[in-house]
Amino acid sequence: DPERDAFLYGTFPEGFIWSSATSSYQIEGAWNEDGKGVCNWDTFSHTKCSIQNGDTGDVACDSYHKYKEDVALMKAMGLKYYRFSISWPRVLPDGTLNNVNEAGIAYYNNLIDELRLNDIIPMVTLFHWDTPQTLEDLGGWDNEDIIDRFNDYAEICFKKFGDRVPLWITFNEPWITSVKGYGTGEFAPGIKEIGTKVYRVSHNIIKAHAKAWHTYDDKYRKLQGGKAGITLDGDFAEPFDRSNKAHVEAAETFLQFKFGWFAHPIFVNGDYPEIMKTKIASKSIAQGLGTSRLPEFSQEEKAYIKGTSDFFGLNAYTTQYATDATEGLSHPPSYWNDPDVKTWQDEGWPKSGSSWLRVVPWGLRRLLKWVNDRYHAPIYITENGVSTSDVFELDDQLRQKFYQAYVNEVLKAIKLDGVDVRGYTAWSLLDNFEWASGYSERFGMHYVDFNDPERPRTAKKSASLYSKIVKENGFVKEL
Ligand code: PNW
Repeated sequence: DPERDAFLYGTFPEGFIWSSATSSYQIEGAWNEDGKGVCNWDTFSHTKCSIQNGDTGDVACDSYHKYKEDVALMKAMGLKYYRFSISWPRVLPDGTLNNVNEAGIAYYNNLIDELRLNDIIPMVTLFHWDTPQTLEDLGGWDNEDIIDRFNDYAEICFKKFGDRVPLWITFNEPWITSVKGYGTGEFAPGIKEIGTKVYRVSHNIIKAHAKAWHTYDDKYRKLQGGKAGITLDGDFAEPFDRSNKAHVEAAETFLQFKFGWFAHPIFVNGDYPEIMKTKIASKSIAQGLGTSRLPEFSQEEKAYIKGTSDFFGLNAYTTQYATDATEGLSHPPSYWNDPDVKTWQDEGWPKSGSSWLRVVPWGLRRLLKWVNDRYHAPIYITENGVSTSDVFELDDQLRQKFYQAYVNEVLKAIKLDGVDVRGYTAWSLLDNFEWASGYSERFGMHYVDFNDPERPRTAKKSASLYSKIVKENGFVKEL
């Protein structure tokens, strides 16, 4: 498909947001310093065999102590925005307002002030997977009490930091929290209930998101003038054969189970996609259960949830081929079987340092159009990037090509497809703790030496490439 491959020269709309991202547990370290409470990832990483090579985030990039250096790296690249996350237990050590950690508040105040001093605008994520352990012990996201606790936490963040934060993201990738945290158990808290708990957990997360958004909308928006939204993730699904109706439906179903699960309630009508409701209900009955494994929202809840995001935050990395599959009724009940879809990646697509991530730039353009057509909200790409394995490499060809190609697909989506994309965020500013893979996969535009207690950062060539795109606001002819 030559149209797919042709490089498009041109610039992005005026005011386009260029950013890079990190998250608290992945970079901060200082896991038990200055009154921070224990989080679920502290517990998980301190448990034998949870993480590759026994790695932990105890020190990570030590950004708790080195945040000024991080800001200087962004400044050198000419970045105007920075997406980071707040560690809930650093602010509220036991997860509740009973105990506010002033040192934690001071840390984020200092970081935000340092950013503003350097003309970098913060985009802040409230929850990037590090739940206070005290709340995890009570059932975490499977206990609906956490909805009010999250709202309290969100409100203290709006109150303390909101005068300098114009963009809030409530949750980063709730799909991962549900499916990997409470379904496959690959991520903290390591629970394996893929057929049931995943749906209850997401149900509570959607309600917690809506509540925090309403708090911002009711009490802070007028005063602070910012925006609040949610970030969802997922692979694009391309029908294996576009002329085969069953393949086209399968791809749509896959995307509804991935994005629609959260986006349909929040952006469309307060409720789950019809296809999820029908499939999960009919399978639950066939499995001998009295009710659907997918919980229901009340009428009141639907009205409360609908329209609770000012933008669509999108984390996008890769693409799958999809076809219909019919072995879906098999036991035990599982999120993987519920959609009746089979997906895989083409062996010919270039590999990265992560088994799940193959380089498929055209998938991003199609995904942007898919999201735009269904949810009609301004899109902020809140993550996009690629990993290499743990080698010392500064001329990171794969990553340079990746950013050039993927960012170009974003330009095509805007210019050729009319998609309303407002920003792009590179994952990541720094090599960091890559969850269950520990330090064995590197996503950074800066190399971090995790064997050196000083955690020195060194720019990779991708940092200068991205910086050039940012400074030129796109691709001018002579690139
Ligand atoms: C995102 N997968 O997570 C996260 O938001 C980041 O914290 C993370 O470092 C980054 O992507 C790179 O992985 C994902 O297995 C984690 O499909 C795992 C998957 C996808 C996204």
